[in-house]
Amino acid sequence: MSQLQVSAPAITRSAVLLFFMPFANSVNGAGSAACPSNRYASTVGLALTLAQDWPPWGLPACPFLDLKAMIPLPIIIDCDPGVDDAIALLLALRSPELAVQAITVVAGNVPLALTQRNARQICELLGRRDIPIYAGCPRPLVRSLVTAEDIHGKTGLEGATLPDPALPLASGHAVSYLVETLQSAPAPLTLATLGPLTNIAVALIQVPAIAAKIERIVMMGGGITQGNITPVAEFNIYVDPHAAQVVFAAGMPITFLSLDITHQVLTTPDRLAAIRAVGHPVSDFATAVLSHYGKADEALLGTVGAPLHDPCVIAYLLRPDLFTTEPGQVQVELNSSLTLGQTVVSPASPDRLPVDIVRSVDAAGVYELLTNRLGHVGN
Ligand SMILES: [Ca+2]
Repeated sequence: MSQLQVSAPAITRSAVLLFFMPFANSVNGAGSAACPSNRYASTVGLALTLAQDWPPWGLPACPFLDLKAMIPLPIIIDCDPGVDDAIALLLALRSPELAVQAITVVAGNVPLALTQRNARQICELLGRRDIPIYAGCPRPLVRSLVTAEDIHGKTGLEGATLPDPALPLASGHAVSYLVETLQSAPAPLTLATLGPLTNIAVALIQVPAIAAKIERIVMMGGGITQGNITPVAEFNIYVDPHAAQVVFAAGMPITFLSLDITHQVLTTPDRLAAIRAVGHPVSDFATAVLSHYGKADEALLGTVGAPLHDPCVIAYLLRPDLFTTEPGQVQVELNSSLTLGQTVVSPASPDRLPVDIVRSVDAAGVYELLTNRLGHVGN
């Protein structure tokens, strides 16, 4: 059973998460790069997972203690920060239900030199120096890099004035990390992808067998009825459509979170006011960047507030009940100059593993979750 599909009595889950919180997400109190918190959580998590499956002759499941549901979900976040990536990282790293193993960074919203710097700044803001950050591909597989400074500002985090990060990049390439980690993982891992899919595609090209070690990719990308960088193409897929096609063809479980969903999750004035009112250094950062974010999108869409794309992926991992999905399939247009990068969504086919197409979102629920997590969690 997928870790996303299990459930447990909320009170039991909360009790166990309180136990894990200091180890899995020591917000604003984390130590050095040598801090073994993630390894500890992973080891304990694996032990509990194995315990849940033991003994193999199958005792009746205990209805009051679903250990798998109470273990922080180990995830790798691949991203191109970017304002909405930054908010997604804040949400993930302040949520004890998730054990972020690493952040892998790719070129996208801004060039790689800035996306990796922004990721390090965000981890420093949160005191999460225990999370390794790997720099990945500086450009797409085939095309030249397209960036989005009109949405995110010249640095990718317009509105924020964070200090130069002292936190170094982890040594090694993001693709090498993905390949080696997935190959050696004792159980499949979940990937949250928030940017162009170049790193993931290159890893899959290098070692196709790692697809079997990916529990699921929860992806922000694509559109069903609309685009944002062209009339039909969404930015992440348009930047590297060939990488996206590699990922969709690899045969892994994928959750497809498109513009049709994220365009409902708008940074309206009342939602920004609620975040501002939290009054915490992390929420102050979020307020600063979100106040500058997405003006071009607002003008394009004619909306009050800009779409907050990437945090929807993390919200889905935390609260899948805020979303509905249905099975389908996704193909990426690679040849037309007019519709390059369009994601064509069609009904599920019996000869292909279906993609879980997200069809609806409780936007108020997403902002309530985000606002709560930006506040005084664990400190
Ligand atoms: Ca992104």
